[in-house]
Amino acid sequence: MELSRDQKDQLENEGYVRIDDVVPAALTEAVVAATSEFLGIDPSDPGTWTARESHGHGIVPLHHHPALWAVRQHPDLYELFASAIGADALWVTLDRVSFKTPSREDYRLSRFHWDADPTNPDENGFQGLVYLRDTADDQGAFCCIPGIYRRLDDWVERDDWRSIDPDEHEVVNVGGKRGSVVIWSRRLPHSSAKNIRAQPRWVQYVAYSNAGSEANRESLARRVESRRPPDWAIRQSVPGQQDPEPNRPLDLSPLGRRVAGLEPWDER
Ligand SMILES: O=C(O)CCC(=O)C(=O)O
Repeated sequence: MELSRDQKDQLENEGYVRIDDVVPAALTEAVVAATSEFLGIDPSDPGTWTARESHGHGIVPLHHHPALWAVRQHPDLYELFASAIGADALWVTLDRVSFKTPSREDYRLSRFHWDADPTNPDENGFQGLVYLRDTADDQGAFCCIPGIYRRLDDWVERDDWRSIDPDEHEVVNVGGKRGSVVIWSRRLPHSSAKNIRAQPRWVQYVAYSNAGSEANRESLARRVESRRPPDWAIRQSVPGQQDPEPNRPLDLSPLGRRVAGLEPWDER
């Protein structure tokens, strides 16, 4: 599955693109089940969701469950990123999931931000997420400000460029059907919207980037084998973060082993 010309243009011009019908329902529901088990909640019983923090993106610190790895090694997902990046030898991020419950009245929109340094001219990577269940635009969806992305070089000349007042910009909420994927440029300011629906938002974050040196591959492989979260996630210390996570068998395909750094790409 490749990005079409129009999808590539949208990604380049707006900083994001959504692709529908990428990840099959069996895989997305397995991640919902894994997340629910981890949180000790019942997805169909709102009474069990209440212990969750209502602000923020609903981050759940789960990185290495086999259900997450099944999504990461899904060929269509990998191929979409390969066509966005223009390379085949990629490693996958060890990112986590989100369960964003309906927002309380006093919900504060999390600040719009970049996860990379947008002033770095070499920053041309992508991030992404998979919607695990149907998500309306006003259901806590991913949201972004393409207007700033389009004039980023001018924007970062401002003294206060990191501070973005959403009321001064057109904010685009990007919901999606179950199994759809949103890919966005690391130069796009983004956040997640208020969830004014009765249902939570379920997401798995996932992205790929160019494979690096043999030393970096060995370090990635060790982290996967030992089921450790990435250092940036350990630093964030989201409540409930395990380090290491339980060592469940991952059942990786040849593609899964390569994107996990367990096999080098050049020995194909
Ligand atoms: O959860 C979302 O939709 C946005 C997440 C986010 O802000 C991030 O990945 O940095």
